[in-house]
Amino acid sequence: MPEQLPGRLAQDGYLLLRGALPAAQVRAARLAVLAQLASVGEIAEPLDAAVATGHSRRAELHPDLGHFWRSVCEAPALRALSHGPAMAAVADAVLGVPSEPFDFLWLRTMVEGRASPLHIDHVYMNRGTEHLVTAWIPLGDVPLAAGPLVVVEGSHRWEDLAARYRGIDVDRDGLPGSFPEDALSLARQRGARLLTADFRTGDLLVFGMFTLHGSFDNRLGGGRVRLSCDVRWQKAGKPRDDRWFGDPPSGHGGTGYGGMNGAQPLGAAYLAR
Ligand SMILES: O=C(O)CCC(=O)C(=O)O
Repeated sequence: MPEQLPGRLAQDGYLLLRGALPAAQVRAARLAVLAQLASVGEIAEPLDAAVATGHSRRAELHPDLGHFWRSVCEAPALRALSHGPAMAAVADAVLGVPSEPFDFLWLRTMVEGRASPLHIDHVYMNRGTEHLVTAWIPLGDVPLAAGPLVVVEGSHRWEDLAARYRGIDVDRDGLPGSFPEDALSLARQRGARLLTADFRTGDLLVFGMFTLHGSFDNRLGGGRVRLSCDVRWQKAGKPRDDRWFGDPPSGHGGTGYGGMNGAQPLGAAYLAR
């Protein structure tokens, strides 16, 4: 029931919405990303298997790595999903009013062994309204072995966390946004559970700015890459964090898309792990 979503989000800190996005659109977005990575020699045929070659011609073919990464993140098939009507309908329902997306999109190409450290999103995007959510969109099936997103249960209600981080801005304050603790020891220390799922094509995870999260590491094997994107939606007409809007958005310290891990050649990341 769409009208129950704001209450459920406030209660649980996250919403796992199975099959919320059209599977065909997710597949089209996945293939568009993989085709661009294959064009620089980073992904082998058949594309859909998402196997890294361990090599890259990205820097040679596209010396402006930020420009290349922007073109991948702005691929029409990806935007049709992340910024399209199905996603908008979910965001409107979750926020309870008409919503609008950030222009900036965080595309994740997680090679074998890679994970995202624990963090809250507030410290990265708090210069505009507080009324915003993150939508984490798996680009295809993301089973447990692929290292899906992990939420620390109940962390959105941890008052000490909010007191410590509210108003902190990673760019202005020069602090690392991520937590040094690994997810397991933190969860044990706090007596909290780590929540994740076997994500299927079309599933969607939505969460708030104070929900502690990260991802498990990619253990798919065979060089397979985990693909997902995250995009933020906020109440329409509210103040914006100017880093994430614009053509192109300026991003952290004006680095735009070039500041993302994903902007670095996949082959290099794969070999360096
Ligand atoms: O996909 C990931 O590994 C991390 C995503 C994330 O941190 C987010 O959606 O805020």
